[in-house]
Amino acid sequence: MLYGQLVIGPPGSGKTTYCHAMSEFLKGIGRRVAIVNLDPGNDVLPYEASIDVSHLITVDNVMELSKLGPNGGLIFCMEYLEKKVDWLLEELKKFSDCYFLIDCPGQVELYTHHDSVQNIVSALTKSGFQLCSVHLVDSHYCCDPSKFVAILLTSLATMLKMGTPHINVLSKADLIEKHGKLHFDLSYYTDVLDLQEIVSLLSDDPFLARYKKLNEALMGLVEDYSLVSFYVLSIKLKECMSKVLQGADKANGYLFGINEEDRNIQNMLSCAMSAEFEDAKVADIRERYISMDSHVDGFVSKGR
Ligand SMILES: Nc1nc2c(ncn2[C@@H]2O[C@H](COP(=O)(O)OP(=O)(O)OP(=O)(O)O)[C@@H](O)[C@H]2O)c(=O)[nH]1
Ligand SMILES: [Mg+2]
Repeated sequence: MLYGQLVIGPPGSGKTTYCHAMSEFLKGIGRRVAIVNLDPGNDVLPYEASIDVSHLITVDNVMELSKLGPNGGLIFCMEYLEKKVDWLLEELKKFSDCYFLIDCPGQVELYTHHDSVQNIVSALTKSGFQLCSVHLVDSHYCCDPSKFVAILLTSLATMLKMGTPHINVLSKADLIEKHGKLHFDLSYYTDVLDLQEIVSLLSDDPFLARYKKLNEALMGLVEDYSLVSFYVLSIKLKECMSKVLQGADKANGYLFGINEEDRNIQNMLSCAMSAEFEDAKVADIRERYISMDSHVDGFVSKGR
């Protein structure tokens, strides 16, 4: 079995940076890693890619030859890659002893309603790859209730469309309050348990109040599926990297698929990391990056 993470998410959410940071983290705990650049628009890479789609096709070339714009050019590239998926499979098999980090393009429609990425992943799955999607979204969207609603809906749509094991990640947590204060405790946003609070907050806005029923219905939908929750990540904090890795390893089955000796080593590492950073995920971010007076008085989230 070959294991890996498909790193997806909106433009600029930190996918390339995450792949680089996670590869360093994995090498630090002794895992062999191959980074795959699957973004034909990536011209400068901070990491050394083991496989690079730009050897097959680039957005710049497509734009020049086909007179398409950047979005159309990217869609063309992904459709081309879908047709040439055998090239990708051959390349991936050269790194069969590695754990894969696949850096994907940042165009939301690729993960919500276009088929190419989904079809490429299906082809890989059929060939024995166990991939989980690691869906990054900027954490500063939590500061604005209507933007948080938008990322909940995008995350749910992405999960349903991709159909892979999946974790959602609020990236750049060190910048979380850059665009305003959080209305609730951070665990409210990570656990996604009581969305009526968000509906009430939206209704405080005279313009949005008229959409109360629509917002209630949308949040009811997210709650009914009960699929969306988030890890928090700042690539600067190894405790965050560790938690995200543990989530991804469980999702793609890496933790259960390796031989017993390796599993014991991984378990020991995980235990050491968990003990050292127990409950560090949310608490640590809160202490480091969030001013405590920003939370709504008396609100207690039903944290996990
Ligand atoms: N402060 C901070 N900045 C980050 C973090 N992760 C990424 N960034 C910054 O966010 C910006 C965008 O990061 P990228 O890794 O290029 O994002 P991307 O999702 O690959 O972007 P596209 O490929 O264009 O969709 C860069 O300036 C990064 O340095 C983080 O955890 N903290
Ligand atoms: Mg990128």
